[in-house]
Amino acid sequence: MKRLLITGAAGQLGRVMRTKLAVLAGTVRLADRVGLGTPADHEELVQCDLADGEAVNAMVAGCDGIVHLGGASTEGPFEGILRGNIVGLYNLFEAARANGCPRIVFASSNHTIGYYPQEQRLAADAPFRPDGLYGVSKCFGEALARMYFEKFGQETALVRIGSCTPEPANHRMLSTWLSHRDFASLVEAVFHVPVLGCPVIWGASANDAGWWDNAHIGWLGWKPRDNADHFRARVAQAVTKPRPDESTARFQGGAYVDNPIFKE
Ligand code: NAI
Ligand code: 15L
Repeated sequence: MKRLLITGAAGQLGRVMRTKLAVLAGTVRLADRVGLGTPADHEELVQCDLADGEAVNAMVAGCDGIVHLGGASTEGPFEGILRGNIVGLYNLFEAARANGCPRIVFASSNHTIGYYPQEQRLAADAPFRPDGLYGVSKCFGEALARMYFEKFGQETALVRIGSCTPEPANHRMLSTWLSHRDFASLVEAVFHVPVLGCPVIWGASANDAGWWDNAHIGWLGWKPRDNADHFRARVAQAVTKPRPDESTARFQGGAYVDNPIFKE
C-alpha cells in the first residue's frame, strides 16, 4: 500500500509497530497527541487529539490503511475514555468514510469480555461482559465499526488484544499473551486478505493455556508462531502464583474487575 496510518504511535505498541509495520507501505504516517521524535525518510508525523474531528480528518486523508492504537488504553476517569475512545472513535470512522474507507485494524481488548471466568473457552460470538468503563468503550468501538461496515462497507478487523508485551509477565498472561511478532503478522494478514469484512479476532499468540477460539478466521491465513508456555518456568520463578480466589486467577480480565469507577 502507499500510505499506512498508525495512531497512538508514541505508545507502547505504537513504538514497536512503527518499526515492525514499515514493510507494509511506502510511507508510514504516525500520529499521536504527544510528540513522536524525528521522522525517518519513509515517515510522516502528525500531532493531533482524537477528539478533534477536523484534525482527525486531515490525519486520515490520503491513507490506504489504518492501524488504530490511539486512545485510552486502560481503566481511568471517564473523561479520558470519552475523548479518546468514544468521540475519538466516531471521529476516526467519520474520517475514514469521508476518505474512501481505508481498511482499519481496531485495537479492541480482552476487557470487552473480562468478566468471563478463566475456565470458559470463548468463541468470537460470546456476548460482551466488559469489566469496566474502558471495556465498555471498546464494546462501543466494536459496535461502531460493525455499523460502519453494514451501512458503508467500511472493513475493520476488531482485534481483541490480550496482553501484547515483550514477554508474558505473570500467570494470567500465560493465557492472554500476544507477542509483538504475532501482532505484526496479524496486521499484515489483515491488509493482505482480499476480503476482510468486520470480524472479531482474538489477539493472542498460540498459547497452550489460551482461552479464545479463532477457528472462525481460518480464511485469514494468520498463524501465530509464539506460545507463552515457553516462558512458564520463568514466570513461575519471577512471580508469586495468585491464590485461586484472587481476581487475577478467576476472571479473564484479571484485576480489572476490581477497578472502581474512577472520578476526575
Ligand atoms: P499506550 O497507552 O501505551 O498508547 C496509547 C497512545 O494513545 C499513547 O501514545 C497516547 O498518547 C495516545 N492517546 C491517548 N489518548 C489520545 C487522544 N485523545 N488523542 C490522541 N492520542 C491519544 O497503549 P498501548 O499499550 O500501546 O495500546 C495500544 C492500543 O491497544 C490501545 O488502544 C489499547 O487499548 C489496545 N490494547 C493494548 C493492549 C496491550 O497489551 N498493550 C491489550 C489490549 C488492547
Ligand atoms: C488492555 O486492554 C490494556 O491496554 C493493557 O495495558 C493490558 O492491561 C491488557 O489489556 C491486559 O489485559 O493485560
